[in-house]
Amino acid sequence: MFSQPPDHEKIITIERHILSEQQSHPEATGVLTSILYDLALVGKVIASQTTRGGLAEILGRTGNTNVQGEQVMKLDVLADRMVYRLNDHTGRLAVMASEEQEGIMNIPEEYSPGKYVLVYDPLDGSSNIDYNVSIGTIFAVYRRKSHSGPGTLDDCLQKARDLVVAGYLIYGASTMLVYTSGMGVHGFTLDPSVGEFLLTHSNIHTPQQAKYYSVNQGYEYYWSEGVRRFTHFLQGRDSLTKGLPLRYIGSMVADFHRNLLAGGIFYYPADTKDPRYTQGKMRLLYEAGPLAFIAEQAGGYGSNGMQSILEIQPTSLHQRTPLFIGNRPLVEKAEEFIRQYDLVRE
Ligand code: AFP
Repeated sequence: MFSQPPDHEKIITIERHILSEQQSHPEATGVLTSILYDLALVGKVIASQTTRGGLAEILGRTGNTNVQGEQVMKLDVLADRMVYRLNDHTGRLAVMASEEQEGIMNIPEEYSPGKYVLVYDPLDGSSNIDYNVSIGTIFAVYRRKSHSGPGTLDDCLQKARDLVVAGYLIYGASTMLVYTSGMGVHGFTLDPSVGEFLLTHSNIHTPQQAKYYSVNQGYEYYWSEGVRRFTHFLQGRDSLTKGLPLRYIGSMVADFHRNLLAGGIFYYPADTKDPRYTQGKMRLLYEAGPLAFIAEQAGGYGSNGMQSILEIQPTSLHQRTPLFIGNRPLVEKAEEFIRQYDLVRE
């Protein structure tokens, strides 16, 4: 007689997983589920381009700079357009915002606007493209706040605490999609031979014991006293703790992903090196917010050094923030050092 395979032998595609999550929300209409499928498709399309990254027609800079004043690579432009074009006509989104675009991105008039909002960083870590280092796409979905018509800037400027879905795609040795809809963090690996994302990392919990710290130590000279002392603490220089090994890729998605699985902290503090980064380098809306939402779902924490990233109300699309993210006790330790050494007492 035929017997059902045990749970650990089940092959769970992303479609099957999302549908089973949807079933635990009887009120769900399936729209959010479809947005996730759309984003999985985005991942497959961008991955198909990044794996061809060494090819001449893809590589090379466009010669333009993005709204942050940074050099834009060809693949950024491609990924940016791809995310928009795969989502502009579905009737599921009211508006989008991308790290690569100055203003909000409206849905073309011929399509009806939907009830969700998508904000994204199409290709994080793009300065690494030339060197075949892992890069990623970060995405986040909110419910629209406006009631009808085209989505607005206010629809995009929401606290990360109100996110409905956050996730990222990482294009590395393999392509992975990691997401949370507030019911745990789940990771899927793309099987390129069949073109499917399969569940490989169910219900990710970041290990309690940190294994790494990740920061661009080259900028230490430009940090505040609190951040410097916190780093010395991580290195075990106070002799109370054993030092942690440093791992820094310079692609936040890749650094975050490693620390999520291995345990650790990533930080990019404010610095005095670059006038643009006195408020930190990371973008609240496209990078810090979504990753902080994921971190919290995995038992970690994201902070700007003073408060939870999830509670910060964005006031502009490209707002930057200092970021400390990963194991909760370490992030709280960073807050402690900052409180002690950096905050001006009244
Ligand atoms: P790019 O997309 O311009 O490469 O920036 C990536 C990023 O925002 C983040 O992914 C990295 O962690 C960080 O910058 C690296 O910045 P540094 O090169 O200053 O360390």
